[in-house]
Amino acid sequence: MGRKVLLEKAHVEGIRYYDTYRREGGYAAVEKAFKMGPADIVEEVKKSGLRGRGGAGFPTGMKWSFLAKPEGVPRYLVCNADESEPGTFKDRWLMEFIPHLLIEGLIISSFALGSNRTYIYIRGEYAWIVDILEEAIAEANRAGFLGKNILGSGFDCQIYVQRGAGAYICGEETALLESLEGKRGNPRIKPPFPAIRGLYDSPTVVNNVETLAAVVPIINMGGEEYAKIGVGKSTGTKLISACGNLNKPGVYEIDMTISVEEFIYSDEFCGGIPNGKRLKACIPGGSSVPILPANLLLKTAKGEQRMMTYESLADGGFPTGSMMGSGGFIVLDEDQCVVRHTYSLARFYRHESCGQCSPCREGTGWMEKILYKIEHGKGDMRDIDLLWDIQSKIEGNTICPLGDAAAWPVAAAIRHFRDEFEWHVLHPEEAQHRNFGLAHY
Ligand code: L3W
Ligand code: SF4
Repeated sequence: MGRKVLLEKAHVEGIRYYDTYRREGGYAAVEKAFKMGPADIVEEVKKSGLRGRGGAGFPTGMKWSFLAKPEGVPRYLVCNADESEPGTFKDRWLMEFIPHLLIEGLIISSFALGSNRTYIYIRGEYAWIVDILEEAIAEANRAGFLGKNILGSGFDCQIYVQRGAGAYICGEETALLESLEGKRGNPRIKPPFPAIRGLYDSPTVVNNVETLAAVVPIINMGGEEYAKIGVGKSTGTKLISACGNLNKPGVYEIDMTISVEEFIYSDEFCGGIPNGKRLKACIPGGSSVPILPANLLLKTAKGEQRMMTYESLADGGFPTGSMMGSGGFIVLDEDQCVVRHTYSLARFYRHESCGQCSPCREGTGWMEKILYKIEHGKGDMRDIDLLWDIQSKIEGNTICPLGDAAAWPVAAAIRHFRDEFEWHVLHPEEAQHRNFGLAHY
């Protein structure tokens, strides 16, 4: 079902502005949270079972409770709005249409964590959203929800928006912090995690936009009620950005009780595949997660219906499962070429690698070159094995998850579509001239 707790009011005319947002019940959660106090807010978030919505699905309440609290040292909350994962555009939608939901979530979370200076680090290309956020922050300041002594609580808080400069890697939390400090966005070795040593060496929580926005309904309805939405450890609702070969691509809020099949084919969501084409494959969680062929996408290896939950999408592990990831749901119909598609992703990761570790710096370049050869009818059978070998040497051997993210799509494509790679080798002429369209994402 498309139960809405985040986007319930997103279509109300004028909701982008404070007056309308407030009239529709906005900022009531801030008032409630300031009466509860920081410890109780953290407790409600724990009870809600909320998991990070940026890709890793780490329990938010647990991350918050890891935050070190040494005397005399500032603490920071940083909102990761550097949404750059191919296929992922849900945070953009939320910030563009209902920015005060994020600001409200940030105020509550800042209060809970003791952050007096809170940052939104936003993808540089989202320039127009920076203006929207700045205006929302100014409105919240004028209304007394930001600034000094908020609601007479003695708590001061200001929110600052910082634009990135076009690097995907700055969405990795430690690269983001480096960039925020004015340095090149190179990921740091973890541990120490940001909760212990983050921004300016101070304890820092980095959370995704959707995660922080979800704190508002959690406070409004209570953690236990929120946890009743969804199934098992997939509590609450999830924003999914659906794209590729779909009749109705877009951003959907789902309550994690629906099947993948229902999400693709029902009119409430994506409305099926255009022109009666067959479903070929799908990358369910943004470009970094393994691609699944249609049979494994709709049913797990155990023959059960695949559900839109963290657990079900990952069920079976690699190669038979995938991941919820960031919720970027990319659908490929029968006309799409997996080799070309994998080449396109490899090119992306090679371009975005920061170059710090050899397996990623060198491996992404090699994978791109070999995929180029195969896709353009210049490969041989040994290239497919070489590609497999290279990806297997990257995974688990790098500083940050970009290495894994570059390796997994290649591994999954070879595992599930090896015949297509071989076809390119065996039919070089046709492979060169075939005009497969790339899925639109
Ligand atoms: C304290 C510990 N904190 C873990 C924290 C950690 C982080 C969070 C998750 O990558 C993935 C990546 C992408 N003490 C802790 C601790 N934490 N142990 O928990 O950590 P981690 O390392 O599992 O993930 P990550 O580094 O945040 C995120 C994948 O998501 N992805 C999505 C990319 C999405 C975008 C976008 O556009 N939004 O880029 C898709 O799959 O590949 O694997 O905060 O500090 N002991
Ligand atoms: Fe940089 Fe790649 Fe190493 Fe990440 S894995 S630190 S992006 S070289």
